[in-house]
Amino acid sequence: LVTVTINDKKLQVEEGTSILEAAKSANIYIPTLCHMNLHGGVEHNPGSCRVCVVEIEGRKNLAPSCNTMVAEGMVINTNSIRAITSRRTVVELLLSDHPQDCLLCEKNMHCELQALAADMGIREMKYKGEMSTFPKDFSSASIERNLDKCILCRRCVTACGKIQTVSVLSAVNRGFHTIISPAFGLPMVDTNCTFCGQCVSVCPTGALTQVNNTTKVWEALNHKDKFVIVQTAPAVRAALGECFGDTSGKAVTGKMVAALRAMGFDKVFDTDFAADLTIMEEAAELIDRMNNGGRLPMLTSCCPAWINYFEHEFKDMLDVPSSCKSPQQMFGAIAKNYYAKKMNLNPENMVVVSVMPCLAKKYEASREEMKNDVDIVISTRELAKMIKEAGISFHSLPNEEFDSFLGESTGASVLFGVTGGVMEAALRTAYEWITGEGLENVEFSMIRGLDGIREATVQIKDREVKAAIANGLGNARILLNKIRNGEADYQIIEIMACPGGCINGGGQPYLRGDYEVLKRRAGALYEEDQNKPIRKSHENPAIIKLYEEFLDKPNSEIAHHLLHTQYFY
Ligand code: HC1
Ligand code: SF4
Repeated sequence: LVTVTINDKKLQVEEGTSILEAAKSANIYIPTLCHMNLHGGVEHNPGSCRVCVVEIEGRKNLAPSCNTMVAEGMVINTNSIRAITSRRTVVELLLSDHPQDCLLCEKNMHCELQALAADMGIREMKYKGEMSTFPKDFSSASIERNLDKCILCRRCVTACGKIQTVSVLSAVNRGFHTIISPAFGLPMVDTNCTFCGQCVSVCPTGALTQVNNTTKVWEALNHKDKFVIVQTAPAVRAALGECFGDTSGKAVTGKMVAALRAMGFDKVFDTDFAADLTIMEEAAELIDRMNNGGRLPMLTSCCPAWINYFEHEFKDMLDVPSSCKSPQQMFGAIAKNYYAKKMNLNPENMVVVSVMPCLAKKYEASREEMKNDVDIVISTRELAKMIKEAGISFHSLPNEEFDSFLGESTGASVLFGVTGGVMEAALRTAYEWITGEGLENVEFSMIRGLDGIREATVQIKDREVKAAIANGLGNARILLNKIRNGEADYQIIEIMACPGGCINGGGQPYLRGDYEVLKRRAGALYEEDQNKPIRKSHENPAIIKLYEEFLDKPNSEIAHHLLHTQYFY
């Protein structure tokens, strides 16, 4: 331990701690624009923005606190007049080369530069000069890039390169002309980008943002001939409340349903219904592969960023993922082909809207081979904006129930939103199908948790099922390389592109480096599972009826036609 004094407060901290972290441990917060602790302990502290400078007694120059380590006896002042003035100048210079259109910006009220300028009370543009202008990249269905707003913090470079190991983004050119860009300035859509949105989640400004589809949803809702239905992904309920000032860890399922109904949706349904359906198809596919010498391990296929990554980087293994479409797409297919028939609706007049925690879901819905399933995808953040825009007082809403029957679901399906949840749901069903016996304890606690890679051997009667789970694409790469090199004998692998799973999707409320929030969001989903009367997908009465009336059995011809897909490169 070393003893340091920060703002007249004496404290002891571990050697090797940065001044920024040491100050934080004493509840002294130093502003930063580039530094951020990223998931899994990956530190991003390039020391490039110079906002976090502090004064150290005996040193001539101010020091960036994010990458200056404490030393025995150091006396630090985080708010000396030199430090404050210098920090302010940095922000004023950044503003001098930043579009002044905060009111019109997708990140308005969520921009860290805007917040800092407000905290500093900056009221005039002190420096005026040349402004950089770059072409905007609106090429993808998921993410927009507006480099005029980039402050070169490089958080996106670290998120994409170190956490996701996709490495689409890097700094090119020099000096005033430096930009963060894909190689050769390619538009995002022509790169290996998976649209996971982890770069958007960490971007402090409006340089990387989601594609906003809220106007399209309002247009559909106001179209008199359209029957507009909505499905909500498992993870949305675990985070939406945070957009309305709730502390994290509280599911707001009932209020979310009430808000969607108040907005004017004709039916409010649940992606969880389709997650149960996915388990029926996926568990059947797994058992078939296990019994009939099929390709093992089988990889889950509900995460579109993961599928995108797989198609780009593991072209030699396209037979490994399950052929199941994701719950989002299965929902759309069932809505337009079964629900429509049952309710006497013309599918052409139906609009299927998805609320997802994910930006890659926007891209998934636009994929050529299944673009008829889902019409519009909005994120958790977009839904929150629409609820506010509609003047709905979220906290005054009653708790309402999803509509029948595409709104009926089990505890298994809500777990999809957290890493390991698809596996747990699949095991609950596979266990009962393989053994023909009831599963007493449905909680597979050995596969829970937020570690990047987890493995477990599950005893199913006389069979050992070896399971592995990866979350975050960098971790997925480690597992996939093991399979490719013949070093793994797993039967089933679950992969989610975002660290923690969908609870940390690119469309969720911003975490700003506080990964403890993920534990609380996960807890909210586990609680919802516990409180459900039915906790196994194959016991969902609406799903049983769907097979009786329409699909016959899992992996039937019609199920294959509507609910399965193929992968491309
Ligand atoms: Fe997900 Fe899924 S769990 S992919 O993370 O399989 O987005 O929540 O909707 O489709 O169900 C996301 C979440 C979501 C699908 C399901
Ligand atoms: Fe990288 Fe994901 Fe951002 Fe694409 S969306 S640039 S893969 S972090």
